[in-house]
Amino acid sequence: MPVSAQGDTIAAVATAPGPAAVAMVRLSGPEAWSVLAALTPGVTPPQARRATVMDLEDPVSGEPLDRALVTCYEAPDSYTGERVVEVGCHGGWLVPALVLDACLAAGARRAEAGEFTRRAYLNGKLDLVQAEAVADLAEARGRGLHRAAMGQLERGLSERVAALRSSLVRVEALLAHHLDFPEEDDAPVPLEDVTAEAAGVVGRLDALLATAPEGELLREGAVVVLAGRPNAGKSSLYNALVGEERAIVTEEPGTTRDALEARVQMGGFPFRLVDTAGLRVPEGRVERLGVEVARRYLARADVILFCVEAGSSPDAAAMEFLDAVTPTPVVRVDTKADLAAAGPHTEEDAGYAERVAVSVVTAVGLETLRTILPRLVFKGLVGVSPDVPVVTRRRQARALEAARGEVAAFVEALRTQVPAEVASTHLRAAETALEEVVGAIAEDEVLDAVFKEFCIGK
Ligand SMILES: Nc1nc2c(ncn2[C@@H]2O[C@H](COP(=O)(O)OP(=O)(O)O)[C@@H](O)[C@H]2O)c(=O)[nH]1
Ligand SMILES: [Mg+2]
Repeated sequence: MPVSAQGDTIAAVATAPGPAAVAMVRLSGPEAWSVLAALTPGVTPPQARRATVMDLEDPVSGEPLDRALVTCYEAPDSYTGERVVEVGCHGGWLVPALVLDACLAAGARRAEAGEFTRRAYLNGKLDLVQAEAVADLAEARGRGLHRAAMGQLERGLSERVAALRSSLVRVEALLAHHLDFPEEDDAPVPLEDVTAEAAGVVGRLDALLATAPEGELLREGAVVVLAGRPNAGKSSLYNALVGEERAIVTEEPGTTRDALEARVQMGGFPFRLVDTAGLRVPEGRVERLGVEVARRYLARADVILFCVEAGSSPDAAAMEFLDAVTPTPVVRVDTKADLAAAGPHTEEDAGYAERVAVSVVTAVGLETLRTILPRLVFKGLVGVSPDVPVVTRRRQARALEAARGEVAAFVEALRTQVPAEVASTHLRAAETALEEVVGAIAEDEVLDAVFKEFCIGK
């Protein structure tokens, strides 16, 4: 049976503060039920897992606090694996805080960020990938991250990692079998079979790692930078895509001097849209700063919307700069399409990933952009079935990369006739790295780093 990870009893408000119909105060630890008893003197404790309406009072003053819906859980059948009490109280600024204070006065300790989930992990309720998925779910603003996190929560990634680990164990067994018959010409397992099996694992690790860059962008949001001459229509397009009037739109060139950033979802994928000052040769000091900011943003862009007024041609300086930022994909946007005479593009499409005519007046092209951008940035993840595991964190990717490196080193060692016993140390190192992915082995610092990202009460 899982044991309590820390021993003491923690409490926190598990819901966000502020006006709301309901909120939840959570308790976990051996004293969770006695803490509840201190807030409900003289009342029989509710049966486990049966939501029960209870009047709560301040354990010190006896003042009534709230009428709440309380659910108790017995260890180990709870989220954390410990005794748990969930108090569904009225929401708002005050009530949840008062209920929490009462729990603290009754002997609970204020929980640290992610401490409930950390206990769940330590008690074997979740592995580390699932714990990270819990945090991703709370952060998700679009279906992309939601799907990846749900897949991880349902052990999609964990099972894939477990399967890879079994394959490595099988490689080890094949190798042992091969080594058992060193004298015979016809060993029962030829060395090539061992190598082929290991190379297969490298390939499967590569496939998993291929999801990592896009998986991380799912959490961070892909940076889309609007670039182009002042007055090209960047701020107008920014506003149209953001859906609110945030950037200043004027007829006077050079008015957006700083960069504005907004989070938007397109096709269920998260983007950080950045409006900049534009790329012409600056006239004043302030504008020069703006152009500098634009260049800095361009350097970190995942995709660039290069805006050029339809009918005019892009200026040479901007083109030169865009050449320098390759391999970032550049979408050529012909703005103000409503003003331009219809007709085919005249100049060359100089290496643009896509080209779209847009008007914020008629809304033409906006939907196309919203389809193109997810495809350009989240290529592999668009239309991917939810049961393909996605690596969403640096931590996961680093451990998988370490495993890949070790298996590749094993293959190479066999190829260069390093004694098999020596080569096989790489296999064990790879297995260890895979165990780190799901947190079967985890140092305290690793756990601290994972759980400090959580909010209190999770
Ligand atoms: N007719 C028309 N005018 C536009 C369109 N987009 C922008 N404009 C106008 O072009 C001018 C410059 O736009 P703005 O977004 O400030 O350009 P920026 O300097 O690149 O940010 C403003 O007067 C806008 O109203 C469009 O799609 N159609
Ligand atoms: Mg502007």
